[in-house]
Amino acid sequence: MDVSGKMAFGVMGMLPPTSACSGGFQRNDKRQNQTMKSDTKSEARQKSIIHLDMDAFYPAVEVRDHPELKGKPVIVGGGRERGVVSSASYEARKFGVHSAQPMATAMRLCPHGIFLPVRMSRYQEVSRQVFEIFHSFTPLVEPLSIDEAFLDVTGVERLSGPPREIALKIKEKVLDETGLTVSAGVAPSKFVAKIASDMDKPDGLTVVPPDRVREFLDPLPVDKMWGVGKVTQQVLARLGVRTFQDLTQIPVGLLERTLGKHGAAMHRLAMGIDDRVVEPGHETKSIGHEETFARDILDLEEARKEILSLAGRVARRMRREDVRGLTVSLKIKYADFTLITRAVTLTEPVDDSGEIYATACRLLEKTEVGRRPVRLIGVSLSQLSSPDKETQLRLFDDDRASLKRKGLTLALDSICDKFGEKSIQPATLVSKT
Ligand code: TTP
Ligand code: MG
Ligand code: MG
Repeated sequence: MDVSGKMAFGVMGMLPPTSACSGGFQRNDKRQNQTMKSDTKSEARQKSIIHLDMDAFYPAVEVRDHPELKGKPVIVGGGRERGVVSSASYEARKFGVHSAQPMATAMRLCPHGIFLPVRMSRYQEVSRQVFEIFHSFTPLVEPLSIDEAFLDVTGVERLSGPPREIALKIKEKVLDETGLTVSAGVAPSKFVAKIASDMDKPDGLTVVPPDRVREFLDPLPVDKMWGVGKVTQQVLARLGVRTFQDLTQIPVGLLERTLGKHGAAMHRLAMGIDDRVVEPGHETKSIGHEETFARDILDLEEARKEILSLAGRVARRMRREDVRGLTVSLKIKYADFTLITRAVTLTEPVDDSGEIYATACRLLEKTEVGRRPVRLIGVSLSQLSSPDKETQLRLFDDDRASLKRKGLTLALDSICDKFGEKSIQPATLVSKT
């Protein structure tokens, strides 16, 4: 970012006279020790939000468990044939390797890379450890995925110091206790904190004081607005919108006409207006359904059918309560009353019956169902959170297919509510007789 360029845009607010870091925002002192501007009294009434996101989470856990891999291009993902990259270490990213890329491509780009399978339960374990650390600073922790969360530290400043200090302490504690680095963004809103945490990865810390939010946002390209998809970006490009500042200068009416009601929301966010509160995850709460069968289930296919029905019921309840869950659990009681549960924590919270069903089926493979008679099956979701976060923003992503699907799902829900469970069922549940 070019400071003089920003001044030419007419941004108010004082920049430090000389600053080694781009834009003059308070960054981690990993590169250079700088004098940081302390928060002023007038900011005391503002919210202080910290967004934390672990750096190259899966590969970082692998490196921590296998120290000989330190500094190497480590790539975690599926198999060579049809798998995709879950995540790559920063060393591997230099070769162009990134999440969601086909494994085969990653192998071509980085033939000397160290390719490792996903060890989900290990990452969940470390994730729990990290979230415990977050919780030791404030109860207001909103999980966003397996490796990231918002923390509202407004109330704890008197106890723990200014937000920047709290963020530093969290980073230190995470490093001490897990050996991993986490990047942090500190800002008066979720929107800005999330963007800030990504500015200086890995091991970053970017602080955006309340009086410098516009100055921080203005020069950023609009694709930093999380959740903005390709279609929206194309629309914005046609309107000549490249940066957040460009976006603020487009009349709201025009944005609404071209992007629907989300146009206005985007306009507000670009201006740095975001009142959303940090909603702590209800980790203890879960939503689930279970079924005890009149006769034991012997067949794997039959078990899957039951799971499909349970997943549908769970999903409907989740949507009715407007929550989504990060952890999917499958409970099995065998005919001899042995009870087992298998659980997986996903990278993104879900409320979609298809995803819940698919996840529970993967868990089913870790049981003896099909080989041992079963008297009860249960499906539940925990680590619940309200979707008023990434997803809501993702809505103006105009991922049309997903919006359509969502609309359809809600319509089906209301029919089920009106006419009962059996009125609409996935095709495999409809009896052929
Ligand atoms: P991210 O936080 O998006 O990525 P990261 O932690 O690997 O790297 P960084 O934050 O430093 O950019 O996702 C967290 C984990 O979620 C990631 O380590 C692996 C998993 N994940 C997938 O399995 N598939 C994906 O497409 C993405 C984006 C992440
Ligand atoms: Mg991460
Ligand atoms: Mg993340």
